[in-house]
Amino acid sequence: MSGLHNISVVIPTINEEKTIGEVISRIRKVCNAEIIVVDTDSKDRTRDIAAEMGAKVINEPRRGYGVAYKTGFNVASGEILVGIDGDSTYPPEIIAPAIEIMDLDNVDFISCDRMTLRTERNYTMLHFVGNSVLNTAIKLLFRYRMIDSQSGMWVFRKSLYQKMRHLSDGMSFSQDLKIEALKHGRLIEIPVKYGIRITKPKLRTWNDGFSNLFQIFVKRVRK
Ligand SMILES: Nc1nc2c(ncn2[C@@H]2O[C@H](COP(=O)(O)OP(=O)(O)OP(=O)(O)O)[C@@H](O)[C@H]2O)c(=O)[nH]1
Ligand SMILES: [Mg+2]
Repeated sequence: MSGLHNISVVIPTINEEKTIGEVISRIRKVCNAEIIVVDTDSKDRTRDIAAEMGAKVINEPRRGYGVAYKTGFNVASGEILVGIDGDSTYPPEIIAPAIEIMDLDNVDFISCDRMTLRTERNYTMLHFVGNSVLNTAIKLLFRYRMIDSQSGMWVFRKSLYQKMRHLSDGMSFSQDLKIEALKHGRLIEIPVKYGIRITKPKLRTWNDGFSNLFQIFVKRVRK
């Protein structure tokens, strides 16, 4: 159990009733954290399950992955912030070791890399190629070699988050967060075992892929 820090875990959700309970209980087993579920218009029992399990539930009517995270991080009380999907594909068990690495090695931001340990089952070739294109764009424009620029699980210091600017409201929030982390602090990636999504994704592979590529250029120009 990681007990030395105040930790806030933010989970954005839309219709994740099948998995949100498992995500929350896995978090509870490994750390004593404030858990904030930011929900947008779920038509299922996502909010009820999260509240029954003691999470703070915020109703965010505005659609957008980035909107949900900004709402959650803005009310989070922890000095360590964690972002994780509600679909139980990322391992909460990595939170405590990640914080130890941050403290030992003076790191401000840990991003969980799904690429190193990927298999054909948990990460499709299409997503792999798309992710590689986006990683290459970041390498060319920001001179940093990222293994998984699209990862949706991070553990980082709130003090770093407070320095970040121009974070997107949509799916490109995730890459923006890492680019801002590189600008203002020390980021490393650690490999994690990614699970298989058993429910419907919200990510629209082609639309969000092209939009994220465009947003990397926008971010470079705004720098
Ligand atoms: N509140 C809120 N949550 C969202 C929104 N879009 C996505 N989410 C949640 O954000 C998390 C990430 O979305 P996913 O659909 O899992 O996207 P992804 O992980 O890139 O795609 P997969 O790898 O296919 O799962 C999930 O918990 C979603 O329910 C949104 O507009 N608002
Ligand atoms: Mg997901």
